[in-house]
Amino acid sequence: MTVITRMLTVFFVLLIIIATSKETIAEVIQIEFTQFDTYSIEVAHIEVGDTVEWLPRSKGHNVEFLAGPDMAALPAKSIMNEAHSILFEQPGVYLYSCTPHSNIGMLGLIVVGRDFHNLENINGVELSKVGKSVLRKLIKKAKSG
Ligand SMILES: [Cu+2]
Repeated sequence: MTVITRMLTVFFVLLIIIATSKETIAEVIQIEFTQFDTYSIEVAHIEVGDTVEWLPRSKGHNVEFLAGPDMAALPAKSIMNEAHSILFEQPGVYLYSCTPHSNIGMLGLIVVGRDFHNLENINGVELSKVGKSVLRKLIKKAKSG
């Protein structure tokens, strides 16, 4: 091999490594509890392997999962006023709420991998009238985004 072909080979190998690694870098999406009893991002579209971090910028809130693709193993419920972090490995729609503010519609949706296969579970969750109306709005937003 000449020096030039060797250099070209190294160049292309590096190019392939860079091109493929870019897709596998997992992201961390940060969502804040706000003073208005909402989550700063109500509908989050993420990819498999991404992490969502909830930050207690405002007091009196938490994160409690109500539905997800695996109803038998929903992500952990968080402690009030504490940061919380979950890595999402299963595609599908996840619905969570703030335990004390679920009834006034403090809800959030996470869509992993643009996968809506379990939307029926989400629609079947029992919520207050306000909660149901907020959920309808969030699902509409999720589907359009
Ligand atoms: Cu709350």
